[in-house]
Amino acid sequence: MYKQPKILHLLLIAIAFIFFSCNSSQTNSNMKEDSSSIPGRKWWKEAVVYQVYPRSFKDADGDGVGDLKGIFSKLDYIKSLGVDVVWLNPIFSSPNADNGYDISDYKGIMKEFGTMADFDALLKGMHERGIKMVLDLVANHSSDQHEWFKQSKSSRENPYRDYYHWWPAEKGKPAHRWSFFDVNGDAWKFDPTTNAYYLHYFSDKQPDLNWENPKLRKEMYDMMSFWFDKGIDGFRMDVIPFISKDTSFPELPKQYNGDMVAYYANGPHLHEYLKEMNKEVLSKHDVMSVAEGIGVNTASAHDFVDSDRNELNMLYHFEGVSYGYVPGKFKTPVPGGYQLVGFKEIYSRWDSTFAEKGWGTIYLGNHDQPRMVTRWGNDAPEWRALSSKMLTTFLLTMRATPYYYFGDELGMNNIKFDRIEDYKDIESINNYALAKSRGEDLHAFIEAQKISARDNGRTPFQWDSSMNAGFTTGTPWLKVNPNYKTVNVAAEEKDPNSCLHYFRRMVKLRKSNLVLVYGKYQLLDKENPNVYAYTRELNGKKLLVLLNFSSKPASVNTGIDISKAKLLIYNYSSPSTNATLQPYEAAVYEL
Ligand code: ISL
Repeated sequence: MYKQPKILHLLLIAIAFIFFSCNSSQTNSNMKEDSSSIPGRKWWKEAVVYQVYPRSFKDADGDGVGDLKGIFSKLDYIKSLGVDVVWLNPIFSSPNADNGYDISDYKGIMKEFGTMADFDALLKGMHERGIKMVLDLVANHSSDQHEWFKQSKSSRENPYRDYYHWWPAEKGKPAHRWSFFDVNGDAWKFDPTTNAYYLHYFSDKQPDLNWENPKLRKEMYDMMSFWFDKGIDGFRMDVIPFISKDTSFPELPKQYNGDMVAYYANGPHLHEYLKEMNKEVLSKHDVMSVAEGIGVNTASAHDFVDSDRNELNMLYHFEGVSYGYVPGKFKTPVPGGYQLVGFKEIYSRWDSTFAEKGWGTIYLGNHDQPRMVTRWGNDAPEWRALSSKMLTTFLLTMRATPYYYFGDELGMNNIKFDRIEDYKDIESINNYALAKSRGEDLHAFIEAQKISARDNGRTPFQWDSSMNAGFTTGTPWLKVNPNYKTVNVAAEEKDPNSCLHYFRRMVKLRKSNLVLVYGKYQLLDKENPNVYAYTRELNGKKLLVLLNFSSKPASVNTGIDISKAKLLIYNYSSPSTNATLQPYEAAVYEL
């Protein structure tokens, strides 16, 4: 009675062992083949990053603001997407002049978002599900409510004085520095307490930290280590190219030709500090780092990300998302839109930049951008879902780490406010005030904002068709897009053709085809004004990606016969069988 089950037990273990070793050897041999033939494999190159804007994801306590407990309650949803990394916008203590990009305590949690215990639970919950967590490092500036700034401002002799940039007023007005968010566009603010000006590239509530001071740099590295010791998996680094400054604050050098952003991104000791940060902190952990590559171009990008420089892993450039705006005018779309040929040129050039060295990123939306479907697809009801899936196909088939913005998996689109009063974003509000004081056309300003404003990408996530899209039981901090009745997770879960299911399939496709991560990229039919076509090729495996960016049927000439190709994914119920693509059609073939 006793022995038989024991024998059975052993037998079962033996069978399981044989089964497991056969299978694992198969997987291992595949892995071996892949890794031996692909140099420089890294988890962060193969990852799909999903960006969560905590303020707008899920509100657990009914105050109208998303929070950490809310994110925790939706971890299984995030897991179901198949993504590897979650990047959270700033969750640190902040008076919220710029939604957390004004930090008053780098080691504290924003009250509205919860407590450190909530954070620890969230991190654990992610790790238990095999998801990595990346936090936002806002190192160029702090809040004016940070204790360092309060001290710094109190007297010229205060030990924290040199944590920020001050210009004594007896020397006259400092040379002009332009500010992103200032109502007068002026980055110097006069403070009577010590008769001096302080520098703020963003709003006057975001004074710039002085990285030329070694004490400040040490504080920053200690703070980063504090979060790494907690177990986080990386940092996205806010405006990191701006940290180093020529503290003599000269007139803008002529070579920059009025381009303040390029000047800001080329500080004298920038790379010295990034190397130091790498040595002191990043190199000690298996983590990823990604710069917000503002002011960085294809020529300077390698200085940030090449592995032999020991600085950062990746950066995201602004060339793509800025394309189609009137140069020199605040986020104003060019009438008639952009040209696809120019769009293809930008993304192809960035691909070739990293073809041999370094590694790229790709994104079409984030918390500083409007919704991708409105800006790069078509949010008219008949095209919203189709064009959104087409853009998702683009993002997940390029040679670069994709940064996918929450809500884009549902095909969420711009809310397009008619009135400035509906905006909550300091950028829109202060630039409106600036336009007003300059006597500019305010109607035109509002019309442009309907396409480009950041709040379009910040409206609450749409969970279901209940009140406030299931985001909150309170009053949402920013209006919910009225289309939530039909565009929401619950409805899309039920529809096998939804954007949501399409995103999951695309993530799976990328994760199961290393050719989509590392394969060589080749642009085809370059001058085609409507279709973006390219191949990806690795170790004898070749995929063809066809994307119609227009609302009309469009022909494509790739010179490739697809009659025998295997169709891997497409966004219509049946794909085109000839050389004409249907409006916003996307298809990926294995050749
Ligand atoms: O999109 C922008 C430039 O075209 C700006 O909205 C943005 O301010 C800039 O990209 C810098 O962004 C980062 O720093 C800001 C913060 O408001 C943004 O949210 C952040 O991503 C200041 O910390």
